[in-house]
Amino acid sequence: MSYRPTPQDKFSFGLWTVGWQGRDPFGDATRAALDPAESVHRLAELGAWGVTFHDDDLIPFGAPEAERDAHVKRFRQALDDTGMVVPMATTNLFGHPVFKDGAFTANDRDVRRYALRKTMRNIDLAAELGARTYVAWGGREGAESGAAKDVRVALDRMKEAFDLLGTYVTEQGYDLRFALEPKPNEPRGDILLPTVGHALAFIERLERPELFGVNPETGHEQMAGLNFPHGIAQALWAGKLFHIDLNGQSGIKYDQDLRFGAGDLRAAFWLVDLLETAGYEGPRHFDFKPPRTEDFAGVWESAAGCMRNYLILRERAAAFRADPEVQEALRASRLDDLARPTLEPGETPSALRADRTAFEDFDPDAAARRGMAFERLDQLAMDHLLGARG
Ligand SMILES: [Mn+2]
Repeated sequence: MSYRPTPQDKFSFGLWTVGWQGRDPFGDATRAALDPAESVHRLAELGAWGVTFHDDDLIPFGAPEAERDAHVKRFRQALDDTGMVVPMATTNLFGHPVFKDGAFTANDRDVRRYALRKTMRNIDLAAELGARTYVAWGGREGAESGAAKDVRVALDRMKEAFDLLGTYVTEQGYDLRFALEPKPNEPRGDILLPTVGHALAFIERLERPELFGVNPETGHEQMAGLNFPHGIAQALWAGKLFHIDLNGQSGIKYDQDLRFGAGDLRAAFWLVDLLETAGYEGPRHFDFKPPRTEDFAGVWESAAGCMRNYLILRERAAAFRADPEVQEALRASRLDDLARPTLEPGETPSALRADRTAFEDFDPDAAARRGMAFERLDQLAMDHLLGARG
């Protein structure tokens, strides 16, 4: 098995991932800036299918109109030369100091209006380049102290912003849906919409909920100690997994943005198993940062590793599902029984109350003695993950 990625795998990368220069809160850049056109060419050579961007990744903040057009033209040429697509775009509403207190929920109204205009402008470019998903990560939408942000009022402003943007894409006739990206903290002390669950609940309060889904990121959920595959499963269950950011994270600490597969390998295995069996057809998008120890050879090694690890895990997960012993172990663990509705078709509360086998004649002690056989099932998964079974 060569694990050679092809465009059918739908692997995509943000320009800001391979383009990260390694600046962190304690140290300066360790790498030079990368030309977006070069990133497109290199990623295409590695077998990627798409590339994504924040407005400021492509066009330096505040660039005059003529310069803006030249950057877009150059990028478009690289796309045409390589056949790479732009499945998603997003707005940088966190880098410039004007967004130090947030964008859509900044206390300053003029900052909020500016943030909306900056977003609408990049939505036009996203639609022009054929993007179908517009990601919104509100990294600065939050606070470090209690009285500084009235969270209920801030959520009103957040709703106002997304309702306006939903109206905008509808009026423009853009075939574009929004994917909200949760994160619990960093760079703000606490960020609004901290988890997949918070974002899913928020979406239901919007005027056009059908236009909004989520873009969960591996490390963002794992920073909070949450089970990422479980969050993804709930997003899929709600029909809201519009996009996904894959990377690696080792437990509850700062946002590591490791390459996909590094960090919690077992969670990565279950995630790939889920995406590949649940019918998710969207991009497999990597949002990672090549560590600042790396030169450019290490950057491309790291990008290739994201795709290679996904393909290895996809193969291992498929082998797990196809193994007859696994299928037997799944039955022994009664997954088929879980799939059976708890009630008979049309069964009413009074019919359930009349069923003596459900209560009066049920023997809870006998039921409690049944083993669930989960350890056998999980060891089979470990054997497959570790390559110890065919
Ligand atoms: Mn992300």
